[in-house]
Amino acid sequence: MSAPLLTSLAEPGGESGGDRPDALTVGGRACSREELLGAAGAVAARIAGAPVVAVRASPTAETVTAVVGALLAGVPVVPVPPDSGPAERDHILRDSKAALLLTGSPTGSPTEEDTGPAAPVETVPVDLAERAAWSGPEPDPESTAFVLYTSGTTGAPKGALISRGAVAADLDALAGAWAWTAEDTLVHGLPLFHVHGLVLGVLGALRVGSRLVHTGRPTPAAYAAAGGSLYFGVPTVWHRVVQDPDAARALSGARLLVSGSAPLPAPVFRDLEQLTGHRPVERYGMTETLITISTRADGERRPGYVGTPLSGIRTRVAAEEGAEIGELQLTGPTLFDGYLNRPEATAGSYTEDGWFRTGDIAAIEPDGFHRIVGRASTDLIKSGGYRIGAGEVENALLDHPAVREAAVVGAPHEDLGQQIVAYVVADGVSEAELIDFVAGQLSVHKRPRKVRFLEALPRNAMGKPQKKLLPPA
Ligand code: MLC
Ligand code: AMP
Repeated sequence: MSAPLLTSLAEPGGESGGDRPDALTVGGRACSREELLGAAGAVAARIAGAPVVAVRASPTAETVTAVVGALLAGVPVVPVPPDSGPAERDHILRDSKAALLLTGSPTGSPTEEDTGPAAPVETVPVDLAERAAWSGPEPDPESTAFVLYTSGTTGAPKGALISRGAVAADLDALAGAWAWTAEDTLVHGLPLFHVHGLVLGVLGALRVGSRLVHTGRPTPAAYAAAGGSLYFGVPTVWHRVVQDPDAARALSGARLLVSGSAPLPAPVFRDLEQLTGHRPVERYGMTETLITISTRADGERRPGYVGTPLSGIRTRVAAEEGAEIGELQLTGPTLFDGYLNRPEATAGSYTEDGWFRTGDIAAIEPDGFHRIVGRASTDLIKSGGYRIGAGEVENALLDHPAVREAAVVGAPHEDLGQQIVAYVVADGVSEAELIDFVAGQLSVHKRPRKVRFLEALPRNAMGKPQKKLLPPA
């Protein structure tokens, strides 16, 4: 049986032999593990027994406290992107049936944003100055730690159920692969509502016992100033770091630079090596599976490859006869327990013999190294490391009264990997108005970066839009 999920909180000494006042720094606010545990204990006491709790996941120490408090109490956490508009927030709150929303709001009075037009939710303030000892039992490893909302190709995001045991297994496997210990200082500035920033970037540090510096935003200057030993970033972050050679050189004293959530372009890999002296570790994962494949601290790191399966993970490529590439499928202890309220979608994501279908196209070299070639569906877009469903953005655009038809694609982009481009048939509305409309309804990162106006969408004889026939962005 694996250790309790929040190991280093239970034993605040860690390997480094003692707590420190800046064990965690998030957005400039530092606290010790003991302070975090005390404030989180107060959260746990308030929400114990709730079936589920939402957390407005702004990049703050209050968010970390809220998440830890809920995990102490065994209450599943639903992170809500802090900039999500009413359409996205209401969907998440209604679908998850979260009746409580933990926020850092100091007054505790619900803001207009939280109450929105429809979501029936009670706002619970998180106060870092509160202290309470929590002595509840360690929750069952099979119980749900997180409901993480993630986009599919069509429709609204689905809630992936992630168990405590899956999180613990993944973090232990990653600690092994990256030689991650309490001696490390982890630095990143990734959002606290996805696997990368929240599960790896917060719970990883708490489980291992390493210091954590969350920079608020993942800018090259903030990474350079943080003086960490272990850095996490999405490829867009690393692309921006190598555009700022002085900031990049400041990372040469680090132990390990880790990239994930989207393909790291080979030129960025090489520039990082040249400027920092480090060949970055690349790792691959998904909300539904957590991180499953990685290169290692003590192993080869090859541009364009994500390495070998983590401990406990098995992979296979379902290739047509004679082909080397096909859908990547996996099994292992880090997999999710299905989509909340969506048994058909859950069943459809597994093969008949019980392997998870990632939807990614991959190849496995004879030496076991994995290469991710692309996604099977072009309707799942990765922009800046964010997963965005074309259908969700199309539906948001169609909610605008001036829009009659909409088709959304991910166009190749040097910095973001892909950028969202919307093709619309509409009258009397500007590009900027439509971009702001989507940013206001969904999360800001789901907004199109470009809007092209067409007389009609290209369609086949059946009337289905033909995205391949759209003009270049
Ligand atoms: C811009 N802004 C607007 C706006 N346009 N606000 C309102 N309306 C509009 N129309 C504001 C934004 O709110 C933001 O404000 C600022 O402008 C910049 O926003 P942006 O242009 O969208 O940011 P950008 O520079 O593109 O961000 C790049 C990035 C970001 C790398 C920082 O994409 C990012 O954080 N990516 C990480 C995604 C991630 O963690 N994915 C992991 C998924 S888990 P302000 O105030 O905020 O500056 C996973 C599993 C795995 O994939 O394998 O890891
Ligand atoms: P998400 O559910 O947001 O975690 O997105 C998961 C998707 O991100 C995967 O299905 C892949 O398409 C992509 N992804 C994650 N890590 C990598 C990587 N290292 N290389 C290529 N694609 C990646």
